[in-house]
Amino acid sequence: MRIILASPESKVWSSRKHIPLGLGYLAAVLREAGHDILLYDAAVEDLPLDYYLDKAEEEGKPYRLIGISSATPLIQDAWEMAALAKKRGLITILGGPHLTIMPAESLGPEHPYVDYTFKGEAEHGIVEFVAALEQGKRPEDLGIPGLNFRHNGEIIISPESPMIEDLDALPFPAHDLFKIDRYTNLQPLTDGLDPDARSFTILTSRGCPYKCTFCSKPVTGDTWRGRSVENVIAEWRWLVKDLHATEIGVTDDIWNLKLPRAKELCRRLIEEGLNTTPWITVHGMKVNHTDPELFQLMKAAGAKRVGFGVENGDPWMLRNVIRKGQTIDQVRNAFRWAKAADLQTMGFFIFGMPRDTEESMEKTIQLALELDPDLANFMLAAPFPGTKMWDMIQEEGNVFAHEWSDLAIHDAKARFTINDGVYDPDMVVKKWREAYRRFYLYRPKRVWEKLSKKSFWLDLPHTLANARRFFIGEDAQTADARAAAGGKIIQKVA
Ligand code: B12
Ligand code: SF4
Repeated sequence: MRIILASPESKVWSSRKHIPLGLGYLAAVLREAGHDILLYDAAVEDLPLDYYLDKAEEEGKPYRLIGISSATPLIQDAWEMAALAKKRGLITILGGPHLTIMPAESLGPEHPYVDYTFKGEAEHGIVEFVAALEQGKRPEDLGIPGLNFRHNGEIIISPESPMIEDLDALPFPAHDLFKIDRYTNLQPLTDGLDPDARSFTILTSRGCPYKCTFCSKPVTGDTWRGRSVENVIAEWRWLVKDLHATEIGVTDDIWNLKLPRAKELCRRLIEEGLNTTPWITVHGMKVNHTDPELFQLMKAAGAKRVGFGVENGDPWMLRNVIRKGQTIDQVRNAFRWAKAADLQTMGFFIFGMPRDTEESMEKTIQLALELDPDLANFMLAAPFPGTKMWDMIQEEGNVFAHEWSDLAIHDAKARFTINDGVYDPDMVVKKWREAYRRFYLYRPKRVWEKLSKKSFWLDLPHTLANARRFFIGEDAQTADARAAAGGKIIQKVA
């Protein structure tokens, strides 16, 4: 069957474009089952979806099915894409994080163009689903775990698709189907835009046993499942030797959970001579699963930069609100060891968790200045359904949002309040901007680092737009805007 696997064009701000790896996995299993797949990532496509649909019809081999992936802030865009495809006669199925949390919402009467939704990891389910369509059967009748649909006017939600235990049994993602030259390098805000980048990502494991209260990991879940080192090395070799990767991003939730395995992976990269392609840990490592040797091995294995989720500088906040399972001393050690191994460092910090006060946010700024990573990423807390933080706000406060896209991370606005007489969303935005100014603007060393980079001047309009966004802002979230947003999102069907 001819199938399109698509990611909608995101209207939420992002400085980077990365391959949608989940779709890469689905493309791989469907290709293995003999289907013809087009990966359509609207973020990098010049041509509209209609172009591919017209062309396929002209060739007499039309596409029959479109599978669309969506995170929560992108769901409106996913609906628009599904509506367009439905008009052209395709069967539509939506999957990904948002559909795993809210599988019924997209099957409601407002979205008649969505035929199916899917909860959870879909490598097994999608193959069964497509086989049924091809054989003229109704997938609804097969009890496929994860598959949701309408039946006699009712929305039927199936049990979640079981997590895949043996990740080694999966084929590698269909990296070769991505138009890789159209993606940005992994961290253009830090490295500048490299027009020749061929940046791939890799998942060495899925899931994370920690339960940070802000973290939404509906798909990969709380059970850590690691691939064998040899299986990872084989994919890495394909990326470096055959697909000519210029950099690789490890995008696991927590790749270093098992310290000996992480070290073994580095040793094997060195032995295989795969350490000439730089790699980074895109979303961070966990500080309390590190030691000096790990960082030295990473450096020798080609790692360029490591990131850590620091989140907050107040030990009480870390322990009682964020429940990060790490101490500030462990944070300090990890930064020290990584720097000693000559790795660049990044720190991720969150402003405006429930209970955050001016004092605790000040401690966060102080810690960022003390750790002095090469890149500090200050984020405003964004509540996603399914997290502890979301539940807390539902009980004690109000979300300022009227559509899901209002929850986008990196939008320069407070997204909620807690009615405890202490929490102040305006103070949150003020301290957040202050963090950017104090870290990047008020220290001559930082300013000079930026000005002396070629990329600063080559990409000046982009750089200035980012500067405005982080340092000045648009003050869009006035009291009126909050009132217009109507307080809470109406949670339709869970
Ligand atoms: C790498 C990554 C990115 C990359 C690449 C994005 C991408 N499209 O893959 C970048 C940096 C660009 C990115 C951006 C964003 N991300 Co991101 N990202 C991740 C990360 C760390 C890994 C994604 C991944 O590869 N997962 C592993 C694969 C195997 O899972 P998967 O992609 O979900 O796909 C599986 C299933 O969902 C399902 N499936 C997926 N699509 C479909 C489609 C169909 C039809 C079917 C049937 C099934 C199906 O099958 C797949 C295979 O098992 C996750 C965390 C995580 N652990 O998932 C966050 C995560 C997905 N991101 C998140 C967010 C919020 C965003 C942004 C919206 C941030 C923002 N600006 O506000 C943007 C959205 C951009 C976009 N186009 O999606 C949240 C989503 C939370 C939520 N409730 O939706 C997550 C869970 C992080 C978190 N803990 O908060 N992200
Ligand atoms: S933030 Fe990181 S450590 Fe915490 S639960 Fe999420 S993936 Fe795990």
